Amino acid sequence: MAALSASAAKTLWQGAIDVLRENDLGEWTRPAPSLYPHQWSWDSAFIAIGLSHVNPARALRELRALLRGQWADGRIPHIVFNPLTREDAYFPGPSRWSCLPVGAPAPREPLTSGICQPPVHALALHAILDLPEIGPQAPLWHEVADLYPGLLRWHRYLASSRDPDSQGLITIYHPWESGTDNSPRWDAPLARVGVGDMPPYTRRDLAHVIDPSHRPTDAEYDRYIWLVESLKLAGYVDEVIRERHPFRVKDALFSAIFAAANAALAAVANRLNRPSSERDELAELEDRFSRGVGACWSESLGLALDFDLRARAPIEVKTFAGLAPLLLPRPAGGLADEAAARLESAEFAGHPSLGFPVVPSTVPNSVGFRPATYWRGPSWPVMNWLLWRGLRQHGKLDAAQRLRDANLALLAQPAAEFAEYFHPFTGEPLGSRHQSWTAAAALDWLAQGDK
Ligand code: 9WN
Repeated sequence: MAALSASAAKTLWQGAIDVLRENDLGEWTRPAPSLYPHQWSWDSAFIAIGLSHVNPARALRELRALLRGQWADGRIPHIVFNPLTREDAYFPGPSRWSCLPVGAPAPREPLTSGICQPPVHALALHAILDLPEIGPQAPLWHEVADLYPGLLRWHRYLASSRDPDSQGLITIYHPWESGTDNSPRWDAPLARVGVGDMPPYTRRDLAHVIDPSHRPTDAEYDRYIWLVESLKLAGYVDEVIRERHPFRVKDALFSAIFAAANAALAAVANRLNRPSSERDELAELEDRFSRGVGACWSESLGLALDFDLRARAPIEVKTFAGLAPLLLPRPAGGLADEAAARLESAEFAGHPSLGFPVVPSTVPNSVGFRPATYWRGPSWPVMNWLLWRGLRQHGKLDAAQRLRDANLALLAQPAAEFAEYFHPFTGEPLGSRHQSWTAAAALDWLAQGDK
């Protein structure tokens, strides 16, 4: 797929800046104009990476605002609620999560959810610190240094509470923690969740979407909300959750992002001249999680698989998350080569029916695939950005450029409008329009050029 012309690139760049401006609420950015009115954790990390190219100070404020929601135990919640938005603007809102009333170590202000999302934040902090204008004398240097301890505490929470037996794999308690909510990855473990008695609720997401069949079903939502009730009953205490919560899965993609984030935070620690014990700790975490993800590789599927702790079995589905080893800075053996080859194979970006040769969220026509449904088939530009970053880090520059060009061509379609996700066969925009992280990924692709 040909690279964009200079004028198309310029138009896309300006459009992306406009989307981030439209969604900018001062100190943080909402993921999209109406469907997502609060601050989401990994969205903000990607947004900070995009913003770093236009306003690094604002990019750091994005992370700072998110850290205001950090819990005393170090966890960064997946949503930091906007106090100026009505409780019913998004469901579940702060009172359904009820973090403070059940005694969780959550801040009084701002209110937050009680679960996490993948830790992309250190990638953002590292990208900002790497900007040529940020040297030790620059004012922003000190702001980076101020944010570092919060991210270190976050990484320590994940390493200790979500991987207590040091397998090098993060346990998630809810499909929302994976960030790939409705993926076929979660069908089997979710099917094992029995829904108990809970207060009635009204879904808000369906009011904002053009076609409700693209969103998760009511049965899936019942389980999502029941899992929130179960976490609340456990007081959000990890030790209790581990004993009795009905959804506990080792997430390969989350773990690979964590490995990459530890390498990034170690690099930040190095630049900031932090004690060598911290740098060693982060390097060890990178190594532990690289080994954990490596051990998830299935030779027969050619993918890394998640592991259902309740069923004690790997989850055999074919989704983009299986390409996770590409994100590891130092994977064992030839794993990066195998994952890179898989990415361009006829099941992923090389599938003959694709409208654009980008990576779909689920392998077309595999179990659980639905082309227009949330995380079940459409392609997410920002997830392609993560894989592109992985290709580049392993020196696969031609493949990286092909993936970048194909994504930019997808986004440059006149109707694309920085949509949340795209139909894999037609390239039709789906979900929210003016999605912040889609704009952020475009900015980074355009700023990085063809290097
Ligand atoms: C639940 C905001 C978030 C993303 C997730 C995406 C979706 C929420 C939802 O939107 O999740 O957290 O209501 O569906 O799956 O990755 O962070 O963009």
